[in-house]
Amino acid sequence: MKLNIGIVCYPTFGGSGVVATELGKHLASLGHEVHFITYDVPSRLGGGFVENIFYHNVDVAPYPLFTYPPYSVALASKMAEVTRKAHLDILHVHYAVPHATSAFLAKTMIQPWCVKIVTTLHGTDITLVGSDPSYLEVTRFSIEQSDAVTAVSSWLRRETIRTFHTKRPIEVIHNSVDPDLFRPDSRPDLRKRLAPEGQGVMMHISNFRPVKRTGDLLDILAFARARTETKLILVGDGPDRPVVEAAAQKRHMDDDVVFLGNYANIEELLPVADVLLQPSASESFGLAPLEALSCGVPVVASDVGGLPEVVEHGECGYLFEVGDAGAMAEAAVEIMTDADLHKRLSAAARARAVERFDIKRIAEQYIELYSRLIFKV
Ligand code: GMT
Repeated sequence: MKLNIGIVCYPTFGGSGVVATELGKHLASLGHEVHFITYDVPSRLGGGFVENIFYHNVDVAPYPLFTYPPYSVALASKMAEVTRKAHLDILHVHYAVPHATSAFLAKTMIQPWCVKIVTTLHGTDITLVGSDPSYLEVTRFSIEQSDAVTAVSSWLRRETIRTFHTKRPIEVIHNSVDPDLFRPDSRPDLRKRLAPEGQGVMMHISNFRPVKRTGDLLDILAFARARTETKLILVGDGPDRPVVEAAAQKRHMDDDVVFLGNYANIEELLPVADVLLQPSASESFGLAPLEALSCGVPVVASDVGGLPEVVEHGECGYLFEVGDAGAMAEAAVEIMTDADLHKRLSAAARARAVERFDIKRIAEQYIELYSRLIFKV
């Protein structure tokens, strides 16, 4: 049966927006009508007409009185309007703050019209933002008012219960990847451009926030360079990028570090890497590591949060204590220099992504959840 689904997310390069957009695209390809409600076109949506996909812009009217324009209110108004006009069955909000709150407001406003709210928790909406005293009460309330709540890992589910002391059932639905898009196609042309002397390639993709510990990447590179010729490719942008850039210059590493900034087609870049580095202090899931696995790229990461649910230590990568740059470097060097090891990890990585996290399987879990809410089965 065809469903009308509203999707609310941050339209930026962050993982929650990417997950929401890829899910929406997949649901649309299955024949459901998908309405994105955001303040900008989501980065992975791209331009142009796509069958069954609609985009609704949230305008926040400025006024001299507003030091802080009330985005949550404008979003609630737009959600109510789209729900009525497009006959939405489901409002699926990704990232609790403030989306779950706006959803509650929209749902209350349009009564007796009925729409079901699904809130997907992504990580920092619980661990950093939602747990801040200024947001905690309203985040707990909004989560409890949702018709269904999902978390992207078992770790995040536990963390949510610990933080909010909520008795609300929370289902775990892992993040997903499209294995037909993220695949181990080698791009010799691109690889040659990024590592022209045949160097090993370590890659990192993130929003360069302090939680990503991007400073550790240079320590890993310093260790690795002492053992083998290595290039470090850094993808993404954020507050710590200039800090890492300055540090790379100071440590005379700028020749070996390539900053690519935000990059739309990550799927063509990832297969170029020998190893993906994720030295985060916390990570509820790790979408970039999953996309790397799908491309057959082993992952070296911190043993924190939901990362062990994504990367199986010793099978498709290695996990170490947060901040252990030496151990991470050693593992990365092994992967870059031992062809047999690389081949074994790479095959296991691809198999894990396909068998456990294929978007076709994960989308089915969401559709089953939507149907349960709508038809009360
Ligand atoms: O990591 C970020 O700062 C971005 C954040 C987001 O909301 O976009 O990422 C979170 O959600 C991703 C998608 O579910 C997860 O893969 C990331 O692990 C999670 N980040 C953290 O928990 C730090």
